[in-house]
Amino acid sequence: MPIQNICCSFAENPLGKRAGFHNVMSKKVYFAGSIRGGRQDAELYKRIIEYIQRNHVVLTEHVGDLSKSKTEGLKDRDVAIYEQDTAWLREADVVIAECTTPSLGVGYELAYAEARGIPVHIFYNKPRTNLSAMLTGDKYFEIHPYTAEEEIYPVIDFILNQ
Ligand code: 6IA
Repeated sequence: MPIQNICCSFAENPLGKRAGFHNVMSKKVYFAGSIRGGRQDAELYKRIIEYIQRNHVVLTEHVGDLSKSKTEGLKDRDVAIYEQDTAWLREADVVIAECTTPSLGVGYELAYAEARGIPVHIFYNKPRTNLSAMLTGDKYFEIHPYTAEEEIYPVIDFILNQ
């Protein structure tokens, strides 16, 4: 087996953190969640990211970083953020998005992934959110409504083990 199939690449995010070695079955996950759209679900993002990281690589760990405010970063960093995030999207095996808090950036990422044929899974808390018809009406997206957080994790297991 070629060595490149044994370990994944080290991916560095904008906060300087590194993803480590994972086994041959691990996937590169682009986790999308609201930042400037509102940080009220940031703790949930963090828990989901930590769950995925037990066996897989999350390219976008910063989305769940509670120490980062939604306005942090100078505007002139936005070009670098866009370039890095779209590069990670092209590299990702799958996109997992938590869409309970609406976010223009997340919506853009979902369409970007669809245009490149990357599988997209969307979670949202149904009692809290009336998800956009541009997501629920697009048959490309796999939509996973939930009521309680614990419903999310078995679905993630299924997605990442198939
Ligand atoms: O429109 P939004 O800001 O809510 O868009 C959120 C989405 O865009 C997330 O899924 C991210 O992948 C991406 N994104 C938005 N802002 C940043 C960012 N800012 N860094 C990386 N990706 C971003 C600087 C760091 C931040 C944690 C304060």
